[in-house]
Parts: sequence; C-alpha cells; structure tokens
Amino acid sequence: MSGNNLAEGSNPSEAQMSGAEVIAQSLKTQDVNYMFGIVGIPVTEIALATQKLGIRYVGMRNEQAACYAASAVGYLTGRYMECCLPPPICMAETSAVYVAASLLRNAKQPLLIIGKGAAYAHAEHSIRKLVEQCKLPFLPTPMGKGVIPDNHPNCVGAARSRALQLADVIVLFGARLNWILHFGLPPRYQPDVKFIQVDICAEELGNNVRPAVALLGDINAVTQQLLEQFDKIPWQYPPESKWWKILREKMKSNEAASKELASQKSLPMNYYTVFYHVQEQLPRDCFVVSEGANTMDIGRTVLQNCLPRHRLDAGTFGTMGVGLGFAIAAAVVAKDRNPGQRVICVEGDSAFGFSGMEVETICRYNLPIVLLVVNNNGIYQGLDIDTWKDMLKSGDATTVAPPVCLLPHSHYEHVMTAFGGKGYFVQTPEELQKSLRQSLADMTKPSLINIMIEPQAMRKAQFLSWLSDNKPN
Ligand SMILES: Cc1ncc(C[n+]2csc(CCOP(=O)(O)OP(=O)(O)O)c2C)c(N)n1
Ligand SMILES: [Mg+2]
Repeated sequence: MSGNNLAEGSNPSEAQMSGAEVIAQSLKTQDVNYMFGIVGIPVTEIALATQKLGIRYVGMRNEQAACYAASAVGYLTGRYMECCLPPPICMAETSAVYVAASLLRNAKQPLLIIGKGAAYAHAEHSIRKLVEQCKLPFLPTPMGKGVIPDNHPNCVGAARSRALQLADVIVLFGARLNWILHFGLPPRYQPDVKFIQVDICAEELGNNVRPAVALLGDINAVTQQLLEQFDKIPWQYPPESKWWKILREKMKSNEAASKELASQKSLPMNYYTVFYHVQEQLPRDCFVVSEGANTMDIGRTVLQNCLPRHRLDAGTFGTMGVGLGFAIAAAVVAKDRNPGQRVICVEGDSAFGFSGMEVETICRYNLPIVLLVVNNNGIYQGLDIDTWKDMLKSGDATTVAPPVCLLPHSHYEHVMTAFGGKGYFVQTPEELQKSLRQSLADMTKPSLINIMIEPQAMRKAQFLSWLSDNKPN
C-alpha cells in the first residue's frame, strides 16, 4: 500500500503499520478465522495482510455467495459464542415456566417444534432429555433437523401435516411461525391451539400468533428450567395414548407412500427414487446443504440428519443462490476440523444457476463437496426435449416458452469438469448409485452429478384441500 496509507504512530521510532495491516490485525484480535470475498483495488492488500496473519481467505466469484458463506461459518462453528466474553445466560421467568409446564402436563395432543434457534443455542442435550424423559413427539423445522436425530423414535416428521393440524399444545423452541410453519393459523392448526414460545429474541415473541406462554431466554437454559419442573413433579406423556397412535399410523402410511414412489422403475426417475438412493449412501456425519423448490422440500423429507448444525438450506426467506456459498463454508470448516468429512449439496437445476460459477471456487480450493443437481429442466417443472423443440416451431422462445422452463438436457456436469473436478450425467438409478459411490470414494476431487428426472415429476399428493378451500368462490 502506498505511503499515504500508513497510519502515523505517535512515536516516530515505532514501526509503521499500513491501513491494511491495521484492519487485518483488528480482525485477528477479534479471533476471525475465515474471510470470504472478492478483492479488487484497493482492497487486495487487506486480504494479503490477513493471510499473513494466518486468517484463511476464500476468494469467491460473487459477493452474494461470499456473504452467504460468511454467515454460515458462524452458525456452523458457534464461533459467535466463543469470540466475545461469554454473554450472561438469560433465563425465563419462573412463574411462566411453571405455567408452561402445567400446560404441557394437561395437553391431550402435545407437540414440540425444534427450530434453528435450538441449533444455534446448542440446546441439543437438554431438548433431547425433555423429549425422552416426558416421551413427547417432536418435529424439526428444516434447519432444526439433526438437533435430535431424524431417526429418533419420537420424531414425527413423517406425519408433519397431521401433527401440526391436530396438536393442542405446541412448544416452539427457537422456531418462527412463518410460511414454513403455515403462520400457526387454521386450517393447518386447530383454531384453539396453545403455543408455548421459547426464544432468546424478544421481538420474535408473538409474531403471527400470540403465545399462551412466552419464555424469553436462552433455549438451553429455559429447557433446563422446564426439566426442573418435570423433575420436581415427574410426568410423562403416555406412550400408548390415542395421539401417539394417530401419529404412528400416519407416519406408517406416509412412509409407505414415499417408498412406493421411490420404488417406481419408470424412467426418467422421480424425486423420491433419487433421494432414496442418495440417502442409502449418505455419510452419517456429512453436511447436507440444499436449495430449490421441490428438490429442497422433498429432499428434506427423505435425507436424514443425525447431527445438529449439519443442515443448511434456503431457510426462512427461501432465498435461491445460497447453496454453493453455504457448501463452501461447510467444506472449509470440515477440512479444518474434521478431515474426511463431506458436504453433500443438493441443488435444483434452477437453484444451481444462481451461484453456479462458485464451482470454480470449489475446484480452486479443492473442497470436499459432492454437488447433486436434480434436473427437471425447470423451476418446479420443465419440458422434455421433444416438447421443447415442438414448441419452438410455434414462435420465438421469448413469446412461447413457459416462464418456468430451462433449457432441457443441460449438461451442468460440464461446469465441474471445466475446472478439473469430476462430472457425471446420470439417467438411471444404477448410474446414480455408481456415480455417488465413486464421488464419495474419491477424496482427491470435488464432483457434480447431474441427475435427470421426469420434467413433470411432482410431489406425492397432499391431501389437504386448504389451498382451494381458502379461495373465494
Ligand atoms: C433469490 C430468489 N429468486 C427467485 C426465487 C423464486 N424461486 C423459488 S424456488 C425457485 C427455483 C426452483 O427450481 P429448482 O431449483 O430447479 O427446483 P425444483 O422445484 O425444480 O426441483 C425459484 C426461482 C427465490 N426463491 N429466490
Ligand atoms: Mg428444477
């Protein structure tokens, strides 16, 4: 950096530092370990100065993706918890905890919803204790998956709609009543359902629905307060109740319906077939990153998480374009902390397009990522190649192509091979199994598997008529 950028020390004999070095040193002092960005003049020197101090600099292809990556690192490492002095632990009011516990004791159809806030709060041990001690059913939100393993017997993810619809008392652990949870409103919920809301963030309390009890505090600490209540006067929800029977039956029938779809032999494959094969080979400790519409929604129901903070997806705002940045962050953390750990990044073909050039970043740093592009030639759905060609006969593509369509049979795997990674184009379950096996076995290179599915493949029928019911006649 040029001389005029040198910070003047009060003592001329002191070594002078450049502005870039001052910034780098202050980042180091704050314990920053990773930096994501794109440099250009005049910020190149800052990245160089940080690297000199041992901070990892990951150069991305788009600032948006860099921001997504940086935001994910704090979540994955919990560094925001380590970096400052430990914050005081905020507990809920004792009287409110007492009311919440008695509400739960009197519930006929209780449900716990475990949100991303519980993952952030590292509340996995206490929430699991509550679930097991009181024998309560629980449902994770998309990024709450893994706080308690998805294959835990009390997880009612496979009966999600039914559980939400019929529960009479719901405890929200760091989960927002947003669109993902249907705003907490009928007809997806009972009109008189009572919410017990546990959250560290006061302004989240009462959003969309006024809770029967609000427990403002650290989720881990508040869960322990609840546990104390159930230690004082022991209680468990009867495992042979009608509610458990309803939930178990629904889980069984939903699981059977998904298995049936997954076992369909017709080609092109459907979503369920794809995800069942992926699940079969999914390493237990891998990070799962996902974005897309059907790709993300169906993938979430089939792909299991066993560990907290190991799933990242488009989240609250459903923002497309986050996937590759998140995957890069997870891979950088994995490489440092747990060599051998993989990141499986499951992308819809549209979602992949938003930050697709970050594949170059992945190859440049040789990150342990397996990218799966679930390719239906479009956004929610597309056209097969013959229909697409026929359509073009009737006019210019800008006037006749449905807005949801992307170019059929796009070879996204070439984006990976362009930079030296491995690319696979798969159309059958056998090709998918083989390419996955090879990708997971090969620790030397990242890979991308472009999985062709039925362009009109939709999700399994939803038996709720709430969409049509809500429309005025
Ligand atoms: C930044 C942003 N732009 C646009 C959208 C609208 N959107 C929602 S899902 C989606 C893509 C879905 O298609 P794909 O990723 O191919 O998944 P599919 O449903 O086809 O499996 C888009 C563009 C969004 N959510 N975020
Ligand atoms: Mg698609």
